[in-house]
Amino acid sequence: MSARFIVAAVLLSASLLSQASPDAHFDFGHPAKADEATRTVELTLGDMYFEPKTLTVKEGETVRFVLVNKGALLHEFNLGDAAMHAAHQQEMLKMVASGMLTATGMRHDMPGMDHGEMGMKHDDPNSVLVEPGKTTELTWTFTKVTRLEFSCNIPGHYQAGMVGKIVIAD
Ligand SMILES: [Cu+2]
Repeated sequence: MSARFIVAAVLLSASLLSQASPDAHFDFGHPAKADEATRTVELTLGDMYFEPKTLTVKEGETVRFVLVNKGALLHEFNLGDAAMHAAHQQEMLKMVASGMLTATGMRHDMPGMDHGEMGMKHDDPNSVLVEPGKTTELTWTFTKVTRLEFSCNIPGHYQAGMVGKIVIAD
């Protein structure tokens, strides 16, 4: 085995590890602090809809989203493209199967959960969960807006219509 091959293998595994890290890089932007936002957008989450259904942002803009859950079920606000949402829906299915995620909330009393020992932890920087009757915020700086959607990936919700488009302002 050549030294060059070993170096390449080490570099490859390092890059695979960095993809799995919670500090994941998003090509469409990054989380920001609420006081860095230049605009606040209020969004209603219901059973099973978002209102409004389309969001318009400028590239480079930092938007503070105020997410009001007026439904009777737990909902999510997640920024990503369709492939990211599909992958997150698979993770959420496992969370429901394990009992960690219920129809109305996230259980915080399960052993090992805080440490993500089951490989399951809902702490993605591009996503928040909003319990019924609650209001949660997410502030995001959009560096690029390509095929971007906001969605709820709780099993069945995306398919029931909880997805909207993010378009670039002219
Ligand atoms: Cu939902």
